[in-house]
Amino acid sequence: MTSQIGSDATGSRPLKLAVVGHTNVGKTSLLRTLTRDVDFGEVSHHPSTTRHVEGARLSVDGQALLELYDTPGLEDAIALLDYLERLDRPGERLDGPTRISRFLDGSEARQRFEQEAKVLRQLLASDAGLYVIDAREPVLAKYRDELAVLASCGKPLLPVFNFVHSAEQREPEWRDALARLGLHALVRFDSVAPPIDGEQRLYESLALLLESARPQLQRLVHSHALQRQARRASAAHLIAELLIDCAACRHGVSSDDSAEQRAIAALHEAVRQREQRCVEALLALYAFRPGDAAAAALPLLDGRWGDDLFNPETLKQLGVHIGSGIAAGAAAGLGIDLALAGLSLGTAALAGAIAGGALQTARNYGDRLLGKLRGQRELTVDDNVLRLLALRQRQLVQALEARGHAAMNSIEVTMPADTSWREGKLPQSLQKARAHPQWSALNAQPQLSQPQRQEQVEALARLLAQDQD
Ligand SMILES: Nc1nc2c(ncn2[C@@H]2O[C@H](COP(=O)(O)OP(=O)(O)OP(=O)(O)O)[C@@H](O)[C@H]2O)c(=O)[nH]1
Ligand SMILES: [Mg+2]
Repeated sequence: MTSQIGSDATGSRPLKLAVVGHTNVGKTSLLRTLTRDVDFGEVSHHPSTTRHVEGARLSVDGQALLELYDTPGLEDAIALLDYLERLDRPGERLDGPTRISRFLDGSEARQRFEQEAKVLRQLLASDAGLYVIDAREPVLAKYRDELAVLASCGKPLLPVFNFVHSAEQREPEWRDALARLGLHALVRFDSVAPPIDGEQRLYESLALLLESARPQLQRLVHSHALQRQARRASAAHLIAELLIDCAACRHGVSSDDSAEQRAIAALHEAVRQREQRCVEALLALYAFRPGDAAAAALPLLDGRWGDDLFNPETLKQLGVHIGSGIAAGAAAGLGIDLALAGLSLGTAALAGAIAGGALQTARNYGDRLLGKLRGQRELTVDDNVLRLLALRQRQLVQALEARGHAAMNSIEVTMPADTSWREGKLPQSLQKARAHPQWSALNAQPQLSQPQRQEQVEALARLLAQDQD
């Protein structure tokens, strides 16, 4: 959907927007978030990071709809405004755009004001400008002059308030100053934690300033909404696959003590790795990378969950009551041993089949029943661990949804307020999966494309998607 500008646009001309503003206010960050591209440009807390104009294009179904241009930050607007005001010859009173053009044709635009000239050229070549504001800053003279210079390009400007979540933000002061300059429309958009409807509001505000661009802006909004839905559905699907794999997982183990310990360790590791695969797939789905600072700031360490899945403390932290699984397991006749930390050691597949309410299926377990008769035992993943897996992935998805692609710092993951997954019965799909070892990618000879498995994955995914709303 995004691409760096280079090839020719097809179809009608895309809307061009210049992202302008003082240095270090988050212009490049805004571009990263709007394009969902963590690689766009360079972001740093040092001023003057962006030195050249760089563009990115947003397309829908192959049609370029919007071109966003990142520009260097303005630094010396007071001196530039003084200079511009002296460009009028005696008896002349130039209008803004003519004065800017005269400046751009002159030598100072290539020397002293080279950076500023790049910005003004890009704004003149664009349909409108997004003027990014660090809302924590007082409205200093340099910002007023900067706005006066930008406004004289004669292009619509939409102020975008960044850092609005900060305690020191001075939004009212800025609103007042902008109104005095005739800028009444504005949007709040924190590029690190954009509001869910942030892009929609931004594009709708733009459509008010640029009536003729309304159709393509609406298409963009619509396409974003569809993408968001599709991402959510895919996320739910990935989590459902993980849960089914873990619920259906059964590892045979002999009764010899050391073999049992080895089997437990191996299953722990297999489940951890399976969860990690899901985490990585979710990061990729939301266009974050495990190695990114952005991902490291999740409740993950270097793209991994910091708390071990099989540590009972982790269960407690997420409010999963360890008791419930034990009671359920005991009722189904499973031998549960807490020392196994998150795994259950049952005597037969049959027990799992009963727990899953699928006695029918149990008939298909000729071999497995034989195993039982021979006294073989099986390790399965405890209900509580399934709960924990579901809760953690849901938290991750919520964190990713709320995270801008410019985010670099840590975020807090809040404890889920609802009790779903923490209490009550596990969804039926998981109970069914208990009785179908061939549904688990963690077992030998899995049959993952079985229609019955797909059906349960879909059902579970639908349930998880509802959960996310
Ligand atoms: N907390 C927070 N930090 C932000 C936000 N936007 C940008 N930053 C940080 O502010 C600093 C500057 O961001 P940039 O995107 O490089 O700013 P810029 O306006 O492109 O800067 P120049 O290219 O130097 O003019 C970086 O350290 C960003 O991580 C935001 O919305 N919230
Ligand atoms: Mg920049």
